Amino acid sequence: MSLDHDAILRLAERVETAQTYATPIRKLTDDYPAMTVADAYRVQTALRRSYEARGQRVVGWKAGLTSRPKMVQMGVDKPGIGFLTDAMARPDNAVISVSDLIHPRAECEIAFVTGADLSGHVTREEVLAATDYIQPSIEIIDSRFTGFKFDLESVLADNSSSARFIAGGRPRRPAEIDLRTIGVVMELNGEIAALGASAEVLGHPADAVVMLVGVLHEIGEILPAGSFVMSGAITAAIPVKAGDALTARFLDMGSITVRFGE
Ligand code: 0L1
Ligand code: MG
Repeated sequence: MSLDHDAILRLAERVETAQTYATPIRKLTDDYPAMTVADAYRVQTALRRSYEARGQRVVGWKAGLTSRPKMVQMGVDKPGIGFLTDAMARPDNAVISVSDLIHPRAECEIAFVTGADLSGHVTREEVLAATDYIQPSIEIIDSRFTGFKFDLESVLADNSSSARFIAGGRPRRPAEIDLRTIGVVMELNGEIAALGASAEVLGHPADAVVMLVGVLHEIGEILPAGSFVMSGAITAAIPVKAGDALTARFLDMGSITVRFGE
């Protein structure tokens, strides 16, 4: 049985407060054990509507939990999605404040920028045809749950841990590049902290966009032209703190650097 509308609004408010004031909370299913994945997306939608009512603009979406090691690490069994707003965006070379985050972690991703609407059950080829360009990105995730411990329902309601994102490097047309073999090296304070190849993302990053458009369909949304879509982590998520400097180097696509401050 799904949660009633009041419970959905209460949970969205609980998550929004944790996100706004960077205060950890217990996972939502501790208090609502009957919560389903569909309920979790209803909470996420209520959260999105609340941010929009406060003037934020949805600029795109993210796929999360797209690699098998990450699903195992986080104890969940399928990928999910979250929304991205203009308030979460930071430019290349930014100093990102950590005082309004709980326990931030950074991961490297391929972003897709779309030039046509995508909706329903799409194929990898349709995603690629609708993509204007791909480009490097860094995602800063920040679970609002104590100890970064959650289940699938709780993390989806928490907008899949979305917190900040940075786009940079050199945009490329998808036809110019093999999207499965993009190598990434992430350096933290000059030392290699993580590395990987883009096939880590469901075997092909465009397949994460296929998944994402399918979930959007299930929640009654489409992916509009002009969306910025992060396809999922290529590298492990690395904890960051004030004083850290992070550079992500993408094969043939340039690099992104960010610093972290109080
Ligand atoms: O972007 C991601 O893969 C994160 C999804 C949520 C799970 C996590 O916080 O690691
Ligand atoms: Mg991510």
